[in-house]
Amino acid sequence: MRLTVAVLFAAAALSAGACHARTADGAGSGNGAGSGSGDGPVETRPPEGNGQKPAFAGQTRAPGVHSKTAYQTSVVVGGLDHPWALQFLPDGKMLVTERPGRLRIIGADDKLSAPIAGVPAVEAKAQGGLQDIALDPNFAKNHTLYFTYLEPRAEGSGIAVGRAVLDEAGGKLDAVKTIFRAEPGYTDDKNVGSRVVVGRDGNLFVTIGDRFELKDKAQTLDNDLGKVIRITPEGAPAKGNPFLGRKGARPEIWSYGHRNQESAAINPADGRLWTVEHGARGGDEVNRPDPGKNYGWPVITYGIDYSGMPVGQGITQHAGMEQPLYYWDPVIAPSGMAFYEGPLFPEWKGNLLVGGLRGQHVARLVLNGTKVVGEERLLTELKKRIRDVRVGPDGAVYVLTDEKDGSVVRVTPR
Ligand SMILES: [Ca+2]
Repeated sequence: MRLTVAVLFAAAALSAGACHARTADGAGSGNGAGSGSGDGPVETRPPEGNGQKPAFAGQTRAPGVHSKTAYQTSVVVGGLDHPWALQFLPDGKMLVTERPGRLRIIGADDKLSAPIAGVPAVEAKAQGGLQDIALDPNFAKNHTLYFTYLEPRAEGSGIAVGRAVLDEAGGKLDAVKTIFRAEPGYTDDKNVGSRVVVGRDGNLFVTIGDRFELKDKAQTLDNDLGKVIRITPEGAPAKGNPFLGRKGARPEIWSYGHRNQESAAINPADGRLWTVEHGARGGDEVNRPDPGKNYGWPVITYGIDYSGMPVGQGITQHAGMEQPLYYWDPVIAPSGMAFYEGPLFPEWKGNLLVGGLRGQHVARLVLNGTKVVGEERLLTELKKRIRDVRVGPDGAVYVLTDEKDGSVVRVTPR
Protein backbone atom coordinates (compact mmCIF):
# COMPACT_ATOMS: atom_id res chain seq x y z
CA MET A 1 0.00 0.00 0.00
CA ARG A 2 2.67 2.46 1.02
CA LEU A 3 4.71 1.54 -2.03
CA THR A 4 1.79 2.25 -4.33
CA VAL A 5 1.24 5.60 -2.69
CA ALA A 6 4.91 6.50 -3.03
CA VAL A 7 4.92 5.59 -6.74
CA LEU A 8 1.77 7.67 -7.40
CA PHE A 9 3.25 10.55 -5.49
CA ALA A 10 6.46 10.45 -7.52
CA ALA A 11 4.54 10.20 -10.80
CA ALA A 12 2.46 13.22 -9.87
CA ALA A 13 5.52 15.20 -8.92
CA LEU A 14 7.09 14.42 -12.30
CA SER A 15 4.01 15.39 -14.28
CA ALA A 16 3.65 18.57 -12.24
CA GLY A 17 7.21 19.48 -13.10
CA ALA A 18 6.62 18.87 -16.78
CA CYS A 19 3.48 20.96 -16.72
CA HIS A 20 5.30 23.84 -15.11
CA ALA A 21 8.08 23.71 -17.69
CA ARG A 22 5.57 23.91 -20.54
CA THR A 23 3.83 26.86 -18.93
CA ALA A 24 7.09 28.82 -18.80
CA ASP A 25 5.31 32.03 -17.89
CA GLY A 26 6.42 32.19 -14.31
CA ALA A 27 2.86 31.80 -13.07
CA GLY A 28 2.88 30.37 -9.61
CA SER A 29 6.62 30.85 -9.22
CA GLY A 30 5.86 32.32 -5.82
CA ASN A 31 4.20 29.13 -4.74
CA GLY A 32 7.13 27.92 -2.73
CA ALA A 33 10.50 26.37 -3.09
CA GLY A 34 10.64 23.72 -5.77
CA SER A 35 12.15 20.46 -4.69
CA GLY A 36 13.48 17.61 -6.74
CA SER A 37 11.68 16.91 -9.97
CA GLY A 38 8.36 18.54 -9.03
CA ASP A 39 7.14 21.80 -7.58
CA GLY A 40 6.83 22.27 -3.87
CA PRO A 41 3.37 22.36 -2.33
CA VAL A 42 1.36 25.57 -2.65
CA GLU A 43 1.30 25.87 1.14
CA THR A 44 4.63 27.04 2.53
CA ARG A 45 3.66 28.21 6.02
CA PRO A 46 4.43 25.89 8.93
CA PRO A 47 1.52 23.71 10.08
CA GLU A 48 -0.35 24.66 13.26
CA GLY A 49 -0.18 21.05 14.41
CA ASN A 50 3.46 21.15 15.33
CA GLY A 51 5.03 17.69 15.07
CA GLN A 52 1.92 16.04 13.59
CA LYS A 53 2.60 13.59 10.78
CA PRO A 54 0.21 12.69 7.96
CA ALA A 55 -1.10 9.12 8.06
CA PHE A 56 0.09 8.45 4.50
CA ALA A 57 2.20 10.12 1.83
CA GLY A 58 0.27 12.81 -0.04
CA GLN A 59 -2.41 13.30 2.66
CA THR A 60 -1.48 16.98 2.82
CA ARG A 61 0.65 19.45 0.83
CA ALA A 62 0.37 17.72 -2.53
CA PRO A 63 2.80 18.88 -5.20
CA GLY A 64 1.94 22.26 -6.68
CA VAL A 65 0.55 22.18 -10.22
CA HIS A 66 -0.08 24.94 -12.74
CA SER A 67 -2.93 25.29 -15.21
CA LYS A 68 -1.85 25.74 -18.79
CA THR A 69 -5.17 27.39 -19.69
CA ALA A 70 -5.15 31.07 -18.81
CA TYR A 71 -8.48 32.27 -17.45
CA GLN A 72 -10.37 35.53 -17.06
CA THR A 73 -13.03 36.58 -14.60
CA SER A 74 -16.08 38.80 -14.88
CA VAL A 75 -18.68 39.84 -12.33
CA VAL A 76 -22.12 38.51 -13.28
CA VAL A 77 -23.95 40.34 -10.49
CA GLY A 78 -22.75 42.20 -7.41
CA GLY A 79 -24.37 43.77 -4.39
CA LEU A 80 -25.48 40.47 -2.83
CA ASP A 81 -25.71 40.26 0.96
CA HIS A 82 -23.71 37.27 2.15
CA PRO A 83 -24.59 35.02 -0.81
CA TRP A 84 -24.26 31.41 0.29
CA ALA A 85 -25.19 29.05 -2.51
CA LEU A 86 -25.54 29.02 -6.27
CA GLN A 87 -27.54 26.52 -8.30
CA PHE A 88 -28.12 26.31 -12.05
CA LEU A 89 -31.59 25.79 -13.47
CA PRO A 90 -31.90 23.54 -16.53
CA ASP A 91 -32.29 26.58 -18.81
CA GLY A 92 -29.02 28.12 -17.63
CA LYS A 93 -30.50 30.65 -15.24
CA MET A 94 -29.11 30.64 -11.70
CA LEU A 95 -30.65 30.53 -8.27
CA VAL A 96 -28.69 32.30 -5.56
CA THR A 97 -29.36 32.30 -1.82
CA GLU A 98 -28.46 35.18 0.48
CA ARG A 99 -27.88 34.23 4.08
CA PRO A 100 -30.32 36.78 5.56
CA GLY A 101 -33.13 34.73 3.97
CA ARG A 102 -33.49 35.74 0.35
CA LEU A 103 -33.62 33.57 -2.76
CA ARG A 104 -33.19 35.22 -6.17
CA ILE A 105 -32.93 34.23 -9.82
CA ILE A 106 -30.22 35.49 -12.12
CA GLY A 107 -31.59 35.55 -15.66
CA ALA A 108 -29.87 34.68 -18.90
CA ASP A 109 -29.24 38.43 -19.28
CA ASP A 110 -27.34 38.40 -15.94
CA LYS A 111 -30.18 40.40 -14.37
CA LEU A 112 -30.95 39.82 -10.71
CA SER A 113 -34.59 39.21 -9.80
CA ALA A 114 -36.42 40.56 -6.79
CA PRO A 115 -36.43 38.14 -3.83
CA ILE A 116 -38.62 35.08 -4.42
CA ALA A 117 -41.56 35.10 -1.98
CA GLY A 118 -42.31 32.18 0.31
CA VAL A 119 -38.91 31.43 1.88
CA PRO A 120 -39.58 30.41 5.49
CA ALA A 121 -38.35 32.57 8.37
CA VAL A 122 -34.66 31.95 9.02
CA GLU A 123 -32.41 32.63 12.00
CA ALA A 124 -30.11 35.08 10.22
CA LYS A 125 -27.36 35.35 12.77
CA ALA A 126 -23.64 34.64 12.82
CA GLN A 127 -23.04 31.77 10.37
CA GLY A 128 -26.70 30.86 10.04
CA GLY A 129 -29.58 31.83 7.79
CA LEU A 130 -30.69 30.60 4.39
CA GLN A 131 -27.93 28.25 3.28
CA ASP A 132 -27.82 25.74 0.44
CA ILE A 133 -30.15 24.87 -2.42
CA ALA A 134 -30.49 21.83 -4.70
CA LEU A 135 -32.82 20.81 -7.50
CA ASP A 136 -34.95 17.72 -7.68
CA PRO A 137 -33.70 15.41 -10.47
CA ASN A 138 -37.08 15.94 -12.20
CA PHE A 139 -37.00 19.71 -11.73
CA ALA A 140 -37.66 20.36 -15.43
CA LYS A 141 -41.07 18.73 -14.95
CA ASN A 142 -41.95 19.26 -11.27
CA HIS A 143 -40.04 22.54 -10.51
CA THR A 144 -39.23 21.10 -7.09
CA LEU A 145 -36.24 22.28 -5.11
CA TYR A 146 -34.72 21.63 -1.68
CA PHE A 147 -32.99 24.09 0.60
CA THR A 148 -31.36 24.15 4.01
CA TYR A 149 -31.72 26.91 6.55
CA LEU A 150 -31.20 27.71 10.19
CA GLU A 151 -34.68 27.59 11.63
CA PRO A 152 -35.63 29.76 14.62
CA ARG A 153 -36.85 27.56 17.48
CA ALA A 154 -37.89 28.01 21.07
CA GLU A 155 -34.63 26.43 22.23
CA GLY A 156 -32.48 28.51 19.85
CA SER A 157 -32.17 27.33 16.30
CA GLY A 158 -31.62 24.22 14.23
CA ILE A 159 -30.84 23.28 10.65
CA ALA A 160 -33.96 22.37 8.69
CA VAL A 161 -34.52 21.10 5.18
CA GLY A 162 -37.27 22.69 3.12
CA ARG A 163 -38.90 21.56 -0.08
CA ALA A 164 -40.88 23.80 -2.43
CA VAL A 165 -42.13 24.21 -5.96
CA LEU A 166 -40.66 27.19 -7.79
CA ASP A 167 -43.21 29.41 -9.54
CA GLU A 168 -40.76 31.41 -11.58
CA ALA A 169 -43.32 33.57 -13.40
CA GLY A 170 -45.08 34.35 -10.12
CA GLY A 171 -41.82 35.08 -8.32
CA LYS A 172 -42.74 32.78 -5.46
CA LEU A 173 -42.35 29.38 -3.87
CA ASP A 174 -45.43 27.16 -3.69
CA ALA A 175 -46.16 24.09 -1.54
CA VAL A 176 -43.40 25.05 0.91
CA LYS A 177 -42.84 22.29 3.42
CA THR A 178 -40.20 21.67 6.08
CA ILE A 179 -39.37 18.02 5.51
CA PHE A 180 -36.64 17.54 8.12
CA ARG A 181 -35.47 19.18 11.34
CA ALA A 182 -32.00 18.40 12.77
CA GLU A 183 -32.01 17.78 16.52
CA PRO A 184 -31.21 19.19 18.96
CA GLY A 185 -31.54 22.92 18.46
CA TYR A 186 -29.10 25.21 20.20
CA THR A 187 -28.58 28.87 21.05
CA ASP A 188 -25.18 29.42 19.46
CA ASP A 189 -24.94 30.00 15.71
CA LYS A 190 -21.44 28.74 14.90
CA ASN A 191 -20.67 25.60 12.87
CA VAL A 192 -24.20 25.08 11.60
CA GLY A 193 -23.32 23.57 8.18
CA SER A 194 -25.11 22.96 5.87
CA ARG A 195 -25.14 21.64 2.32
CA VAL A 196 -27.75 19.54 0.55
CA VAL A 197 -27.01 17.42 -2.51
CA VAL A 198 -29.15 14.89 -4.30
CA GLY A 199 -27.61 11.45 -4.73
CA ARG A 200 -27.99 9.40 -7.88
CA ASP A 201 -30.81 7.41 -6.27
CA GLY A 202 -32.78 10.63 -5.63
CA ASN A 203 -32.24 10.66 -1.87
CA LEU A 204 -30.82 13.78 -0.22
CA PHE A 205 -27.52 14.04 1.61
CA VAL A 206 -27.47 16.91 4.13
CA THR A 207 -24.47 18.01 6.20
CA ILE A 208 -25.18 19.16 9.75
CA GLY A 209 -22.55 21.08 11.72
CA ASP A 210 -21.47 20.23 15.27
CA ARG A 211 -22.72 23.60 16.66
CA PHE A 212 -19.29 24.32 18.13
CA GLU A 213 -19.82 24.03 21.92
CA LEU A 214 -21.75 20.79 21.31
CA LYS A 215 -18.86 19.17 19.42
CA ASP A 216 -18.86 16.00 21.53
CA LYS A 217 -22.29 15.18 20.09
CA ALA A 218 -20.55 14.45 16.77
CA GLN A 219 -19.45 11.15 18.37
CA THR A 220 -22.88 9.97 19.55
CA LEU A 221 -25.65 8.64 17.35
CA ASP A 222 -28.65 9.95 19.31
CA ASN A 223 -28.55 13.35 17.58
CA ASP A 224 -27.94 14.95 14.18
CA LEU A 225 -25.02 17.26 15.01
CA GLY A 226 -21.68 16.66 13.33
CA LYS A 227 -23.28 14.23 10.87
CA VAL A 228 -24.08 13.57 7.26
CA ILE A 229 -27.70 12.49 7.05
CA ARG A 230 -29.49 10.79 4.15
CA ILE A 231 -33.22 11.29 3.71
CA THR A 232 -35.88 10.73 1.09
CA PRO A 233 -37.42 13.66 -0.82
CA GLU A 234 -40.20 13.49 1.79
CA GLY A 235 -37.70 13.77 4.67
CA ALA A 236 -37.87 10.18 5.94
CA PRO A 237 -34.74 8.13 6.70
CA ALA A 238 -33.61 6.64 3.39
CA LYS A 239 -33.65 2.93 2.67
CA GLY A 240 -30.24 1.34 3.21
CA ASN A 241 -29.08 3.82 5.86
CA PRO A 242 -26.50 2.18 8.16
CA PHE A 243 -28.23 2.65 11.53
CA LEU A 244 -31.80 1.76 10.58
CA GLY A 245 -33.24 -0.30 13.41
CA ARG A 246 -30.33 0.26 15.81
CA LYS A 247 -31.59 1.19 19.25
CA GLY A 248 -30.53 4.66 20.37
CA ALA A 249 -29.31 5.69 16.92
CA ARG A 250 -31.10 8.14 14.67
CA PRO A 251 -32.08 6.39 11.44
CA GLU A 252 -31.29 9.34 9.17
CA ILE A 253 -27.55 9.23 10.00
CA TRP A 254 -25.22 8.29 7.15
CA SER A 255 -21.83 9.08 8.75
CA TYR A 256 -20.64 10.82 11.92
CA GLY A 257 -17.67 12.39 13.68
CA HIS A 258 -17.76 15.47 11.42
CA ARG A 259 -17.12 19.07 12.43
CA ASN A 260 -18.59 21.64 10.04
CA GLN A 261 -19.02 20.55 6.44
CA GLU A 262 -19.79 23.53 4.22
CA SER A 263 -18.89 21.70 1.01
CA ALA A 264 -20.57 18.66 -0.52
CA ALA A 265 -20.87 17.30 -4.05
CA ILE A 266 -21.43 14.05 -5.90
CA ASN A 267 -18.28 12.98 -7.74
CA PRO A 268 -19.28 12.19 -11.34
CA ALA A 269 -16.43 9.67 -11.51
CA ASP A 270 -17.70 7.41 -8.71
CA GLY A 271 -21.24 8.66 -8.00
CA ARG A 272 -20.25 9.06 -4.35
CA LEU A 273 -20.77 11.89 -1.91
CA TRP A 274 -17.61 13.85 -1.18
CA THR A 275 -17.47 16.52 1.52
CA VAL A 276 -15.00 19.06 2.81
CA GLU A 277 -15.13 20.23 6.40
CA HIS A 278 -13.68 23.06 8.41
CA GLY A 279 -11.04 22.23 10.99
CA ALA A 280 -10.29 24.53 13.91
CA ARG A 281 -6.73 25.92 13.58
CA GLY A 282 -5.51 23.47 10.96
CA GLY A 283 -7.30 20.31 9.98
CA ASP A 284 -9.66 21.20 7.11
CA GLU A 285 -10.50 17.81 5.59
CA VAL A 286 -11.61 16.19 2.34
CA ASN A 287 -13.67 13.06 3.00
CA ARG A 288 -15.73 10.58 1.01
CA PRO A 289 -18.15 9.59 3.75
CA ASP A 290 -18.90 5.87 3.84
CA PRO A 291 -22.15 4.69 5.46
CA GLY A 292 -21.86 4.11 9.20
CA LYS A 293 -18.27 5.28 9.51
CA ASN A 294 -16.79 7.60 12.10
CA TYR A 295 -14.71 10.49 10.77
CA GLY A 296 -13.12 11.19 14.12
CA TRP A 297 -14.04 14.70 15.25
CA PRO A 298 -13.34 15.76 17.98
CA VAL A 299 -11.31 12.73 19.08
CA ILE A 300 -8.82 12.86 16.22
CA THR A 301 -7.97 15.88 14.11
CA TYR A 302 -5.02 17.59 12.50
CA GLY A 303 -4.21 21.08 13.73
CA ILE A 304 -5.01 22.57 17.12
CA ASP A 305 -7.83 24.36 18.92
CA TYR A 306 -8.41 28.12 18.55
CA SER A 307 -6.90 28.59 22.00
CA GLY A 308 -3.61 27.16 20.80
CA MET A 309 -4.14 24.06 22.94
CA PRO A 310 -4.52 20.57 21.47
CA VAL A 311 -8.04 19.41 20.57
CA GLY A 312 -8.79 16.69 23.12
CA GLN A 313 -5.71 14.54 23.53
CA GLY A 314 -4.09 16.04 20.45
CA ILE A 315 -4.07 12.76 18.54
CA THR A 316 -4.49 12.38 14.78
CA GLN A 317 -5.19 8.63 14.47
CA HIS A 318 -7.40 6.17 16.34
CA ALA A 319 -8.63 2.66 15.62
CA GLY A 320 -12.16 2.67 14.19
CA MET A 321 -11.88 6.25 13.00
CA GLU A 322 -11.38 7.24 9.38
CA GLN A 323 -8.53 9.32 8.07
CA PRO A 324 -9.32 12.24 5.75
CA LEU A 325 -8.37 11.69 2.11
CA TYR A 326 -6.58 15.04 2.31
CA TYR A 327 -6.15 17.84 4.81
CA TRP A 328 -4.97 21.44 5.00
CA ASP A 329 -2.99 22.83 7.91
CA PRO A 330 -3.07 25.86 8.17
CA VAL A 331 -6.70 26.09 7.10
CA ILE A 332 -8.18 27.51 3.92
CA ALA A 333 -11.64 27.61 5.62
CA PRO A 334 -13.47 25.71 2.88
CA SER A 335 -17.00 26.49 1.77
CA GLY A 336 -18.57 25.24 -1.46
CA MET A 337 -17.10 22.94 -4.04
CA ALA A 338 -17.66 21.32 -7.40
CA PHE A 339 -16.11 18.60 -9.50
CA TYR A 340 -15.16 20.08 -12.83
CA GLU A 341 -16.90 18.75 -15.91
CA GLY A 342 -17.41 20.73 -19.07
CA PRO A 343 -15.90 21.81 -22.36
CA LEU A 344 -14.09 25.03 -21.40
CA PHE A 345 -11.25 23.70 -19.23
CA PRO A 346 -10.44 20.19 -20.47
CA GLU A 347 -7.31 20.02 -18.29
CA TRP A 348 -9.48 20.43 -15.16
CA LYS A 349 -11.73 17.45 -15.95
CA GLY A 350 -12.42 15.46 -12.80
CA ASN A 351 -10.64 17.97 -10.57
CA LEU A 352 -12.19 19.06 -7.29
CA LEU A 353 -12.55 22.85 -6.98
CA VAL A 354 -12.90 23.96 -3.35
CA GLY A 355 -13.65 27.53 -2.29
CA GLY A 356 -11.57 29.02 0.53
CA LEU A 357 -12.98 31.74 2.77
CA ARG A 358 -9.94 32.63 4.82
CA GLY A 359 -7.80 31.16 2.04
CA GLN A 360 -9.25 33.66 -0.47
CA HIS A 361 -8.79 31.31 -3.39
CA VAL A 362 -10.22 28.25 -5.10
CA ALA A 363 -8.13 25.17 -4.41
CA ARG A 364 -7.90 22.98 -7.51
CA LEU A 365 -7.21 19.43 -6.40
CA VAL A 366 -6.04 16.95 -9.02
CA LEU A 367 -7.34 13.50 -8.13
CA ASN A 368 -6.21 10.00 -8.91
CA GLY A 369 -9.10 7.96 -7.54
CA THR A 370 -9.30 9.04 -3.91
CA LYS A 371 -5.73 10.40 -3.84
CA VAL A 372 -4.98 14.09 -4.19
CA VAL A 373 -1.92 14.24 -6.46
CA GLY A 374 -1.69 17.96 -7.17
CA GLU A 375 -2.92 21.30 -5.86
CA GLU A 376 -3.20 24.76 -7.37
CA ARG A 377 -4.56 28.03 -5.99
CA LEU A 378 -6.88 29.76 -8.44
CA LEU A 379 -8.46 33.24 -8.20
CA THR A 380 -5.99 34.50 -5.61
CA GLU A 381 -5.99 37.77 -7.54
CA LEU A 382 -9.61 38.45 -6.53
CA LYS A 383 -8.52 38.74 -2.88
CA LYS A 384 -12.04 37.67 -1.84
CA ARG A 385 -13.44 35.08 0.50
CA ILE A 386 -14.97 32.36 -1.71
CA ARG A 387 -18.30 30.99 -0.42
CA ASP A 388 -19.42 28.66 -3.19
CA VAL A 389 -18.07 27.10 -6.38
CA ARG A 390 -20.24 25.67 -9.18
CA VAL A 391 -19.78 24.67 -12.79
CA GLY A 392 -22.31 26.07 -15.24
CA PRO A 393 -23.90 24.13 -18.09
CA ASP A 394 -21.61 26.16 -20.37
CA GLY A 395 -18.52 24.73 -18.64
CA ALA A 396 -17.59 28.07 -17.04
CA VAL A 397 -16.76 28.05 -13.34
CA TYR A 398 -18.88 30.30 -11.16
CA VAL A 399 -17.94 31.41 -7.66
CA LEU A 400 -19.70 33.40 -4.97
CA THR A 401 -17.68 35.94 -3.04
CA ASP A 402 -18.64 36.26 0.59
CA GLU A 403 -19.81 39.04 2.89
CA LYS A 404 -21.85 42.21 2.55
CA ASP A 405 -21.13 43.13 -1.06
CA GLY A 406 -20.93 39.62 -2.47
CA SER A 407 -20.81 38.78 -6.15
CA VAL A 408 -21.29 36.01 -8.63
CA VAL A 409 -18.06 35.74 -10.64
CA ARG A 410 -17.76 33.86 -13.92
CA VAL A 411 -14.44 32.21 -14.83
CA THR A 412 -13.78 31.43 -18.51
CA PRO A 413 -10.65 30.76 -20.59
CA ARG A 414 -8.90 33.92 -21.64
CA1 LIG B 1 -11.99 13.82 10.52
